[in-house]
Amino acid sequence: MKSLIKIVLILGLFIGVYSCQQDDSSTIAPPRPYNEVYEEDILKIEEFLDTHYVTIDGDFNTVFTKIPDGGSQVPVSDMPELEFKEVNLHDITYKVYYLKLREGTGESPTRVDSTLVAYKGNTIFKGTVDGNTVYNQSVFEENVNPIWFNLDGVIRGWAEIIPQFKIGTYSSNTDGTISFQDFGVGVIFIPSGLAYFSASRPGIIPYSNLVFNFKLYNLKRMDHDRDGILSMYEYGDPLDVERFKKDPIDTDGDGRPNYLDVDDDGDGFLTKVEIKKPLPLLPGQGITLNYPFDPIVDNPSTPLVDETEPKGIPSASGDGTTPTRLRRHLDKTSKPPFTTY
Ligand SMILES: [Ca+2]
Ligand SMILES: [Ca+2]
Ligand SMILES: [Ca+2]
Ligand SMILES: [Ca+2]
Repeated sequence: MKSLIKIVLILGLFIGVYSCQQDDSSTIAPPRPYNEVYEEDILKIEEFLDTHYVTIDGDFNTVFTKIPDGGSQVPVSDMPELEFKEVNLHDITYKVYYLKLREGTGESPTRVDSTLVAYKGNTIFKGTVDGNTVYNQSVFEENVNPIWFNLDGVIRGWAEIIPQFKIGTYSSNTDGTISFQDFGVGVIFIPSGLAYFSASRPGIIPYSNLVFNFKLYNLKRMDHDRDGILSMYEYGDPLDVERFKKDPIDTDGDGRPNYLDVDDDGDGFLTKVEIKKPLPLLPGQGITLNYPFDPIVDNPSTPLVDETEPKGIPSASGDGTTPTRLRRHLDKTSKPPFTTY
């Protein structure tokens, strides 16, 4: 009897699983191929750029309007501020157009930094009215007040284009508020494959191309794994200007890229210990001398650095200046410079 109940239960389970799968396949369509969608997306985006002009107010807010028949307005596609970046993903070379309305004067964020931005996001979708092609625009999200975003946690199109801009300067006002000047301002036109693709989000239907007007006010360099080395230096070879186009480096091959790995060479010693140096009179009391480092020039804020000190994180043999040296936290045969910690 017991075994009969078991069989019935197991059978019920199988039927349950089977019917779930049936339900799933009948209600959720599989995503469309990326390349097929991109071919349509890029045509829509380029047609939009060809048929619309932009008006920009004193605060760099933008409005895109269809050029009327016979209109003399300059289409976006003819504006000298229009640039594009190619992004390789999904075996496709995506073209991401952006308007560089103002580049900014300060530093640029990398793909692993945090950014303070204000923005307005629009979807553009193509339709037909009285036999004529029209593009509707619809605001799905707006943050007039600046908000912090980690660029490694946002849609890919955003993470690729924001680093093409720079922050500006800022000053504190007597009422406690902060004023920003000369910051980067732009508009990005993102194909759906570098946005939410087949997923629907509030105000965004699947396969929507997105347009963002943004202002890049400020940035914060991130140290995701808190090992004392900024993520921008751990993402790839710091000497490689193309590093953010590649996959991040994983020195010990444990599946955690260096910028998320507290023991980068997998030798059992934490990176934050390996980049420290003991004070001569206090063995075991390491201080973080060798950070922040720059691959070429040592950071002047590093304490205790003078002409006799190594610059940046040294190799196991103490070489602190050769740009291509193997730094000791990436050399699994080297030990931290002190044994007690
Ligand atoms: Ca780090
Ligand atoms: Ca690793
Ligand atoms: Ca690390
Ligand atoms: Ca280590």
